[in-house]
Amino acid sequence: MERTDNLMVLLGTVILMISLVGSALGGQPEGPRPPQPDGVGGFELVTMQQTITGSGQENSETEHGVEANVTNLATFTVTLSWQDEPENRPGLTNQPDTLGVTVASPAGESRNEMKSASEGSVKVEFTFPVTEKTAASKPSKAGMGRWVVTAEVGPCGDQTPAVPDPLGLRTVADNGNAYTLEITYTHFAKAKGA
Ligand SMILES: [Ca+2]
Ligand SMILES: [Ca+2]
Repeated sequence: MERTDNLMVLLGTVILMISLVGSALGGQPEGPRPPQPDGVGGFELVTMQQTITGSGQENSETEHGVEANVTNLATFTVTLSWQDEPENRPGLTNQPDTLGVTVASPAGESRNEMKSASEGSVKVEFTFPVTEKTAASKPSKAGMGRWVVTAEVGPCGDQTPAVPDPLGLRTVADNGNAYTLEITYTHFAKAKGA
């Protein structure tokens, strides 16, 4: 009898915990929200995402324009990832390629990340001091407009044999590489029903 009671208490606790976790993960319920006092709340973070695949010759750059025509921009993030080609034949090693990305904001601030790897990624991020509260009281135009994302393919290591190859007769040239750009930005927008 006592064992059953303990089991019921334990079961009740587990159910309570599951519902607590569920409501924490579930976020806002569907439907109209209660009215918010002026200047507080009523804004929610919206995420915009774009994926671009491309490829570049060794020592080349490719520009991609991204229009962020939104107010209250909170973050603008670009990740460039790549993987070197498989070797043409056994016995060769495809040496690492150097790739990078430069991101220029509409205000002209530019940031760059670059590295050398057989498989890798680099990330550039801009953040703005915007919150739900600042969005509601005074719209921010920081970061609004055209961003320029430049994918850069630098020196590409060739496919080299394990034995010395002074004349390069056994070496296979690596002339470039493919890449993927993940462009994500977040901004606060008026919540539906607010
Ligand atoms: Ca290579
Ligand atoms: Ca390559």
